[in-house]
Amino acid sequence: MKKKGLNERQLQRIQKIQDAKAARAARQQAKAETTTVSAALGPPQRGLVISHYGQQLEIEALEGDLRGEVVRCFQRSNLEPLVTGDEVIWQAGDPLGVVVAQSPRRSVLKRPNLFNELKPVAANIDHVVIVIAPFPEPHANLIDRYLVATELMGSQAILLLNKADLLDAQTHRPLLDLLALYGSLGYPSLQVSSRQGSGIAALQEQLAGSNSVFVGQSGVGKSALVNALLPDCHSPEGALSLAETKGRHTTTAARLFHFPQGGNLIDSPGIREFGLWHVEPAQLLQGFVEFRPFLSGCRFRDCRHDREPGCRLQAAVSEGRINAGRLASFQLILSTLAPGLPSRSP
Ligand SMILES: Nc1nc2c(ncn2[C@@H]2O[C@H](COP(=O)(O)OP(=O)(O)O)[C@@H](O)[C@H]2O)c(=O)[nH]1
Ligand SMILES: [Mg+2]
Ligand SMILES: [Zn+2]
Repeated sequence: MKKKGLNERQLQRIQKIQDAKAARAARQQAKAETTTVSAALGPPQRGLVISHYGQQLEIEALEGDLRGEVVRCFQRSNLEPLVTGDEVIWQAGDPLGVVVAQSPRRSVLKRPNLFNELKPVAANIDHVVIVIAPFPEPHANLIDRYLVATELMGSQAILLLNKADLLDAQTHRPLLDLLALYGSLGYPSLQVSSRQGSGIAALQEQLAGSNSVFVGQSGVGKSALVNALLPDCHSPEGALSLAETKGRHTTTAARLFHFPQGGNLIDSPGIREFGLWHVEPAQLLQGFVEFRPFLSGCRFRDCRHDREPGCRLQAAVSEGRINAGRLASFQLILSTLAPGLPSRSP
């Protein structure tokens, strides 16, 4: 991008100054790292980011003598900011270890910071568990927003109907129909009661071996579920417990907890209420999985899939291949997407 009013020569000079500054900063950083870290660094080994506090990371050793323990580390400055759930290569040191490499992410959850910049808050989330309940009554549109967000971050959604003890097949027919609709789109669902304990074993089985987050509107029982799944708050050994972190830090950084039956929970108040941020209309369409086969079939390239003639999505609704409620839900979300601003709910 060319700056206005500057000629090629001036631009080159600015670039040169900036390069020199960057090189100096890198040299200083490297020097700081070699002086902070004692000469004796441990061997490179695999680790998992449990949480972070400012510049410091809590890394759980995944192998070696320290396996299962949590070690404070800082990260090499050439790495992008690491977040909870990141898999890394680190080396033990005194007093702090050093994270020297980051493994490629399978998925990443982002949300806007105070400056409205979209920043990663957790990585490698395999399952987004969307919690709903007979009460408070779920709204299909809210579920769709979570589903779109889940698709776009590269994770798999699971619909979890909690408070199954309140479920009445007659009264809650629409809710069960909704779950059947999502099932037909490929989204699995489970029914549990965190109060009675029913379905919890099946849920544990489903979550074993993967990283999950729980999301959903207030009052559906997320806290109750997390308590049922983490009876005594299974933070890895050495990591600060949730209570401790609350006392000591005001940070809202996400934390990783191990389920006793296997698998991990990544949690923070911010994650539980994560939303659909900064989505372009084209991305939104991709987030409705069953629309994908029809997306190139509209007569007009800029079709809004509303009342345009030759709209392939509308035709698919008439043919019974797309649920009318889902297309309406897409339209509703589209209408709330203010460009450049995070959309409000969930
Ligand atoms: N009947 C019933 N109530 C539940 C169940 N799980 C949670 N609740 C109740 O639902 C309310 C909200 O639960 P909470 O865990 O705070 O929901 P959160 O806002 O999603 O974290 C509380 O009064 C819980 O006791 C359940 O399985 N059955
Ligand atoms: Mg709660
Ligand atoms: Zn169309």
